[in-house]
Amino acid sequence: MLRFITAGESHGPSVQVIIEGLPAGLPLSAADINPDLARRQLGYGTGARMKIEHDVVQILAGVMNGSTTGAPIALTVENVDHAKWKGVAIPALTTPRPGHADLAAAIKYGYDDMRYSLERASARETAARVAAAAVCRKFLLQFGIEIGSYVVEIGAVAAAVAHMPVAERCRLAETSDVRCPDAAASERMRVHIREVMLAKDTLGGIFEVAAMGVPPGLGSHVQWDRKLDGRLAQAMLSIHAIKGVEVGPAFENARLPGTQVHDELFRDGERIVRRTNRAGGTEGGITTGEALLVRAAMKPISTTLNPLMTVDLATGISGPTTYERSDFCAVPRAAVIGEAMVALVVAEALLEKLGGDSLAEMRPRFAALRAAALPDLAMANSPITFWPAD
Ligand code: EPS
Repeated sequence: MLRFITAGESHGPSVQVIIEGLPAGLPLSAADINPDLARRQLGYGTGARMKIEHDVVQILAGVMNGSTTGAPIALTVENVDHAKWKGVAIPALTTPRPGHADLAAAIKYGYDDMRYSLERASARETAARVAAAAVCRKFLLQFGIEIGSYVVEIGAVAAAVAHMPVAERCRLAETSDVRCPDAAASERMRVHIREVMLAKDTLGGIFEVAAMGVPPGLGSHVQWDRKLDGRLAQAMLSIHAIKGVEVGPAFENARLPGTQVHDELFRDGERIVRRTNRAGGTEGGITTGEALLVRAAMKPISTTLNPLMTVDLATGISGPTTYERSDFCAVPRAAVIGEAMVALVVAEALLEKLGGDSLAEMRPRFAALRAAALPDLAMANSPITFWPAD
């Protein structure tokens, strides 16, 4: 229903994305997309490339007279660095970096130089995802759905955020160059990143993405590939270097008995409410109406200044990896990319729920969605014949 596909190499002319399935009638301009592209470029620990690129989008299709038409939307973001690479003879890359796509892709595609996979495996591609997701965010905002993120761990440094409401965590993260809402932890994270940079190494970490204002009823328990938590996990794991995903505090929940984990239900007037959200916003693969909370673990970047052992595939000789300019810690930027993936998944699920080809068609359908409230949940309250007798 909603699909998007990216193209582009890290040092090619541009990265591009086509997104199809969004309704007609959504006001859209580059000004809706560029702020998210800029947020993706911030973050202490980034390499020199981010000083070169100042990402701005060009809308090439799907928008006329300031609004979407329902046609595929084509977006492109130029690679400024391309000008320096164009026509240049680039040294052979024959030493695969442990942890990178280099060796796996060379085996798979039969490459005779690992530049081919480096270019497409690069996280530069995520500029295209963030651009596509900014359009989805504009769509979601029409229905009051907002998405934010914050970093909770970088390397060995952890933040204390449990006492803060989720919206506050997201707001404070915008003021920190490591996207961490805990000011004291932010400082320790910066020091830790600096130490690791001086030690010519790299750092990973953990971030959380929150989608607020999501209505209950997105996703479904009836089939494995319709469960929203499963779809979120796939989307998050598709981000470069993301190796683990939790919905809510899933691993912490696994260490506790059930009575301390499950979010109890209470009555507030006609509404059914929860006082906690340890489920992270889904039950049975369906949104509950609580904030969707997705945590992701990012491994340290695999391009390290301090070399790792590898084998030169041209000579067969064991030796150190060669260094190619890279980031030292990309966790703060990855959180913004995580927001993008959550936006794409939630937008798709909302489109499935509402149907319709224009925003005007969708608005009344959204207003008519069932809520967690007694009048919307009329029970037959009589025995059912579970399986008819033959
Ligand atoms: C990346 C390496 C670096 C990053 C790049 C991802 O680029 P370069 O090799 O040109 O120094 O800066 O990320 C981006 C360009 C970006 O926009 O996020 C890699 O190898 O994945």
